[in-house]
Amino acid sequence: MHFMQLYLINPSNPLVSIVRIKESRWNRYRVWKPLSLMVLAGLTPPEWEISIIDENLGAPDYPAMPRPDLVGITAFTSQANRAYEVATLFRRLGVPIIMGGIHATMCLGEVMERVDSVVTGEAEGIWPQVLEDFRHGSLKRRYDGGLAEIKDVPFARHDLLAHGYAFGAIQTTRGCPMNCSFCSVTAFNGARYRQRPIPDVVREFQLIREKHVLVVDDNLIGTCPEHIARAKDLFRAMAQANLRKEWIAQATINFADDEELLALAAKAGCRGVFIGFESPAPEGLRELGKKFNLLKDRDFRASVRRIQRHNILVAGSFIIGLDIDEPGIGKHIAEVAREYGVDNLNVLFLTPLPGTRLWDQMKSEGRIALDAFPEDWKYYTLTFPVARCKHLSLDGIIEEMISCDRDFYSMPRILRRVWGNLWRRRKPLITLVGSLSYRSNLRLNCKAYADFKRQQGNRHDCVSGV
Ligand code: B12
Ligand code: SF4
Repeated sequence: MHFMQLYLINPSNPLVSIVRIKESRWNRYRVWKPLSLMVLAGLTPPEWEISIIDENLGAPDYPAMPRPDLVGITAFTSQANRAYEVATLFRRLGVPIIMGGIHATMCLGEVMERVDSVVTGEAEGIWPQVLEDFRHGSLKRRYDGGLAEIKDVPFARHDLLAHGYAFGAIQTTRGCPMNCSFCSVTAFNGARYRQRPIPDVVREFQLIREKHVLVVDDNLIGTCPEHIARAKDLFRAMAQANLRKEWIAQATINFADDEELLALAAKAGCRGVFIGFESPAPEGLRELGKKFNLLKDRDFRASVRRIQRHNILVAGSFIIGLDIDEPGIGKHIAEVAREYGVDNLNVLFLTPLPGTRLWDQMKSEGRIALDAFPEDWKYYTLTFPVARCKHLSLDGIIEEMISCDRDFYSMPRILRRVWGNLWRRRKPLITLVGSLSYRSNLRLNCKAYADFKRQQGNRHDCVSGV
């Protein structure tokens, strides 16, 4: 058989802190596998020899490498600039480039100008056809995979990218009905919550070499009773298969509402969960369309405790820069996160991502400060303020972010949380590593903010009361 060579590339963005492994060794624990490319490899017929190149582990000298027949490149919006650099480089070498993923789907016109062919949507239903067309010299400029039949999601190629990561990765569901204003998931993966067959998920877990696994689902348990019932069945099957994996996942706060679900999750290996609290204020949740967190009588502190009692750590995520946010919001978020009792806190700047309702709103209000595209996409990491706030200047919002992080990740507070975990016989090491990793990035973040202000500050004048 004549093998064809395929490179699948995950471009890096040097402004994303996780890739700064040299500056902070803790970041080693925060480089995650590019599952999209591993799934794409799983869809690729056997006559292709595949190399997945994750630039987060270091960008190779492409011209010095054997020339492939074809290059496939993925990109979140924040990776688009680098994706175009890589595309230009390979096109100069005469190698055709196909780009897919969320940015290609949301910014089709921009991407089409820079690559040979674009695949929008999910790849399962279309990728074999793309490769077939390529082999026959009839590659089209554009393909659309739409939403895949969930049973067609193949096993990802866990044998590729075998080294250099602390965590393996798997996906068990797609889609989300909640359609929060700032999030791309409903626009990209659809509102229908699609669940992979449980035996497939269990089998795929067995193919993962790492002991620790990131379940990338946006909401592992779903939002209604049928979803929860399926999640319980999945956890039962995982426990029964005795996978010996420890995994972390994302979920909505209703994870805490069902003791049986929590017990089964813990038994199946769940050790941590990311929960988007988003805003400490109900008006903030309304602004973001995060209806789920608005349910009456929700006691967040008690919910977090219930999860932790099952030895599952809780990482809380909040967004800063909402229209309701005023000076003092940074400290307030840190206080509320402490009050809720989360083990880790991740605060991000409200960022209009293309394809979201927030994008449409901010664009129509003329509030997108960094809008020289594609160059500015590199700042769409959610770690830079790219849009103008109502009540906070550029300096103001950055100070709020720094004060929030300094407060939550001060050494005494880290030690108090680690001690609390020890006391409750939970794993203090994970809290410690997570916190130290975050803390070591604070210094790097401050430098990044200073560079950002110097280079982009003048485009970002405060428009109080826009
Ligand atoms: C896991 C994850 C991460 C991991 C990344 C792991 C990795 N390297 O891939 C981590 C935690 C590092 C991360 C970081 C960030 N993430 Co993230 N992340 C996700 C998450 C939850 C799952 C991604 C995933 O693995 N999906 C499973 C795979 C199988 O699906 P897929 O990626 O969509 O790939 C399919 C298709 O898109 C297509 N496809 C993809 N690439 C290609 C390429 C070709 C050639 C073809 C043909 C097809 C194709 O085929 C695949 C199979 O159908 C998504 C949400 C989501 N549902 O996608 C958010 C998401 C992708 N992240 C998002 C964001 C904003 C970020 C950050 C910028 C900010 C942050 N802090 O979260 C950073 C930036 C990182 C960077 N390097 O620049 C946004 C992106 C929006 C956008 N317009 O870019 C998403 C959509 C979440 C959201 N709330 O909107 N993320
Ligand atoms: S933020 Fe979470 S709940 Fe809201 S739409 Fe995105 S994935 Fe769904």
